[in-house]
Amino acid sequence: SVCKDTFFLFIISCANSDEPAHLKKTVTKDLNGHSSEIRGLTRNRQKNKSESKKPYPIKKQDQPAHLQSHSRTSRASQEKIWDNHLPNQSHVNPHPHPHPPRPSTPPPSPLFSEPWRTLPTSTQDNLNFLKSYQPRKKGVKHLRILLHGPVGAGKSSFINSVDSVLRGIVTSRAETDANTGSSFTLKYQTYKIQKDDQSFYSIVFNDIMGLEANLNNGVQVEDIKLALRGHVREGYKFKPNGSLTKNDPGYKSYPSLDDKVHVLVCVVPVDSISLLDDKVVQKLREVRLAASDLGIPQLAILTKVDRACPEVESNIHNLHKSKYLKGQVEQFSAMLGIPIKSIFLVKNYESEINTYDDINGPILTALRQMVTFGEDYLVTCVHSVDNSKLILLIFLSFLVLLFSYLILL
Ligand SMILES: Nc1nc2c(ncn2[C@@H]2O[C@H](COP(=O)(O)OP(=O)(O)OP(=O)(O)O)[C@@H](O)[C@H]2O)c(=O)[nH]1
Ligand SMILES: [Mg+2]
Repeated sequence: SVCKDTFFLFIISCANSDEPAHLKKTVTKDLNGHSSEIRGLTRNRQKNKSESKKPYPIKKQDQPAHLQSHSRTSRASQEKIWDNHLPNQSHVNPHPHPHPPRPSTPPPSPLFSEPWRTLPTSTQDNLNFLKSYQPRKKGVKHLRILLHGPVGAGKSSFINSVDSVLRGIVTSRAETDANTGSSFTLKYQTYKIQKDDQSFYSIVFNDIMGLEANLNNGVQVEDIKLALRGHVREGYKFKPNGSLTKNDPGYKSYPSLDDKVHVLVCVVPVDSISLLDDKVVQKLREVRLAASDLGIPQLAILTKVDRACPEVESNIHNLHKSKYLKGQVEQFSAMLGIPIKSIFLVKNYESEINTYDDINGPILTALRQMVTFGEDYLVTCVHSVDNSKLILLIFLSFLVLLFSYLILL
């Protein structure tokens, strides 16, 4: 029996002499117990498993010579290099599973199917409203609208656009400049708009120097705050490196309600909202806070819609259908805290030589809203005016009493 077993072992060993070591081990262990064989197969299976992760298990000697020589190249990079040398899989597999071609989905439309804001179809109603507008507050002749914003935003262009819409001819009274390196408007200037040969509209605009990121460039925030309270005289030339002081001839010490600003409008080009410098945004916020403290209503005009959106450039009717422009309105609202209902998209007159109803519509809608907000403000600021008059009256009475007393002495 011992001889028979030894002979069997000898035959098995000879039969496996050409096999790899790990298989030999398996067979030898087979004679010692079943579990040994399983352990060997498991190791074998594990090896196959790790190899099966790669599409093509490559032995080093099978690799091209130039790859074998890269002994110091990391394993990952070697695999990457080798992957580039793998045969074309479609060539290897003669029967690839054919994938049905995916139907190409058209890109989403840049326009909403319906406008998110509807404007009146006729501009006549707005024109009539503006023509007949008169401030109800006694002693106030004009509603004063101050425009502020970054350099080259289109502030002066907006004044020209309003002038053009209301007069029906393209005008260019407020000088504008295409080269917007630094502010083109340097003086504080009031623009009245002619209604007919004898009269003017009861709305005036104040143009101001543009805001810049640099502390010593552009209009000073303090100057805008002074303008809000009516302390800046007509024609005052802004000094970028210093704000207006009480001793300056451009400073108006006792402004009337007529001199004060009744509506503040922030003008920003819609195509550069996300590019606005943080410092400019900070200045815009400061001005907004100062106006809020004074109770002055605020609106915003987003200009250059034609430059920002090709669909609007080709057809201004798409103004409130453009998804991009609506997104910019929302972004601007979040940036400054101005509600969306107070932000208006506008295309200024800049290259046109005639006026068009399509361009007039958004300008008139924004202007009517400015007048409505401003009129509400004038009604509510009655008390502050009465108080200032009362103080003046008390002071004059005191002077008269003092004078009479001195005469009696
Ligand atoms: N395409 C287009 N261009 C505009 C629009 N509004 C203004 N512009 C142009 O933008 C440039 C600057 O406009 P201005 O009105 O001078 O800007 P501003 O805010 O007064 O600038 P500063 O006085 O320098 O602070 C001019 O060349 C205008 O023609 C608009 O709605 N569309
Ligand atoms: Mg200007």
